[in-house]
Amino acid sequence: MTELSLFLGCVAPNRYPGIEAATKKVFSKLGIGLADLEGASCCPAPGVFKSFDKLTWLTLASRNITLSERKNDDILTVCNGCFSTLKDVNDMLKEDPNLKKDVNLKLSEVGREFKGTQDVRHVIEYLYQEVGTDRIREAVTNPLNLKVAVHYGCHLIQPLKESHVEIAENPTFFDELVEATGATSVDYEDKISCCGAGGGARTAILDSTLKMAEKKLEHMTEAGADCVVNACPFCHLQFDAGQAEINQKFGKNYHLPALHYMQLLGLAMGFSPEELGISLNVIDSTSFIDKIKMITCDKICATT
Ligand code: 9S8
Ligand code: 9S8
Ligand code: COM
Repeated sequence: MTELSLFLGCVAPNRYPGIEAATKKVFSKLGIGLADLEGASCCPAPGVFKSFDKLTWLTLASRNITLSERKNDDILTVCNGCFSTLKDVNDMLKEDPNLKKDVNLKLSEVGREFKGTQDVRHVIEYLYQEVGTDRIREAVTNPLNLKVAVHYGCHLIQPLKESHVEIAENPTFFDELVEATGATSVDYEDKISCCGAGGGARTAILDSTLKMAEKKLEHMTEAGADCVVNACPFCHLQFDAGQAEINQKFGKNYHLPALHYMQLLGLAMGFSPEELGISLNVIDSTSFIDKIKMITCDKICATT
């Protein structure tokens, strides 16, 4: 059986544990083995470490990659930022023997060596390219009659430009995966733009980043979306905790639930909102959860 090592990063385990729970449930339903990556640290975050000190960024990331090399597993990330760092570092070190030498000199201080034997995958592109929308559709037991605003996030597309130009140029792959759950992906203005949070901006200039997120929320709401679906715990945080901050700071009343794609697919596979940690969001999702339960009930009522 294929096995992948799950790289969690920092935000999911610390703020949104439902993303991990959902990922494990979905993968077990798909029959794909997922192992924990023991000893992993922060990836480290591309928009922060990489801008300050490149060798530190390369060294810390390559140490994480060596953990998967030792197990002969490819890495699976559920976060755009982690994907950006780990995929870029993996590719850079595979291609540049001098860089690899510099990094391995550092890694030797902790008894490790980067070999370049494994790949780094993001859950969205992995499901799209390796599993395929047909197999996802077959695994769906509760088709979701929902309108979804898809948020790709910057670092899902950027790293793919090197190796998968065809899916990165004019991306529809995430929308196709969302529609495989039975949902409709609605079009909205600025769909491909940033949520505002990345690159340390959320910490440094919170209000400006919230203004960016608010614009997106406004356009998603205008498009009639029932929820915003992301592929990145940091975007998730911006659309959930950030949405509550927008309401409080700017006197607004947005109430658009944020779901990681793993949680959306989990719902479509029949897992409950509670099992997927959807109620752990800051933004109250009671009416969304009621709607999901109604969809589920319709299905049960129709078949009995
Ligand atoms: S790890 Fe530390 S801060 Fe974070 S979640 Fe995703 S990016 Fe990598
Ligand atoms: S968008 Fe722009 S930089 Fe990023 S991927 Fe996640 S956080 Fe939201
Ligand atoms: C965003 C990661 S997902 S970072 O803040 O740009 O490093």
